[in-house]
Amino acid sequence: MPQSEQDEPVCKDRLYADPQERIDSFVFDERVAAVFSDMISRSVPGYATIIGMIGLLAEQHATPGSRLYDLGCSLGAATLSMGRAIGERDCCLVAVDNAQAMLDKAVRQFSRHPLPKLETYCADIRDVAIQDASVVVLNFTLQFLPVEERLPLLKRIHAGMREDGVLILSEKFAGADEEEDRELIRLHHAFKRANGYSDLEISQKRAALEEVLLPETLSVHKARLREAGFGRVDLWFQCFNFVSFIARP
Ligand code: GEK
Repeated sequence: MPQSEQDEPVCKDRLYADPQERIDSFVFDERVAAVFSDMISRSVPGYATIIGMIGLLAEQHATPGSRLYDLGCSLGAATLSMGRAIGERDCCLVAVDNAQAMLDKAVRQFSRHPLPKLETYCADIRDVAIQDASVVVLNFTLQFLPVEERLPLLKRIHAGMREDGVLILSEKFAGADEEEDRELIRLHHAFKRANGYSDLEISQKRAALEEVLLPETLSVHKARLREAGFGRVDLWFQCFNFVSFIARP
């Protein structure tokens, strides 16, 4: 994003630029929605690549009559990428986010782009029925669920997928040991600094996310995907402590 000159202007993320007396837990409210495109592209290494490849993967796997889910869609970048990639194919895109401010902005974006059938829901992804899915996207969303709620969701996704479907799961992950974790975080912070964030912004944002974004190790992710029923799990993207898996039933 932006996808075209019709899109809303991208505002610069300065949410943590000034010193804050108390750091509240991170929430996806209007202030975040206003700067989200800038925030995620300057914070997640490879974000634009992942969004582009989600389109490519959708193009390969979206079968006629199936449903493509974007769970935790934020401003709808993955939905738009999939929509563009599948063109006129007879599929239904389903975009879900439980933050009204984020979904409102996503819906405004969708209205500016020609998309196939589209359903949008302001809902918790734990409550959304998954049916006849050829593609399910969890692009940096699972990490916000309480750890014990991740397996039940993945099991439901698996149960609702077509045999030849794919789950694309992108996550920030924790290093396998303290040393790896420290080094990955150091590199990630260097990435953020190179994108114009100050040390203060980095440390205040980190504090705000502390109890909200709960990263796990790669081996925990892989084992849980298998336990949920996925027979094949492949890591297709990694940059520092950010990865994306393709999981197949
Ligand atoms: C992208 N996928 O641009 N139910 C529904 N939505 C949720 C839930 C939940 N339980 N928990 C969190 N969210 C997007 C980026 S951002 C990632 C995803 C980030 C939503 C939350 O409101 C937010 O919009 C999104 O998941 C996470 O491709 O900010 O690091």
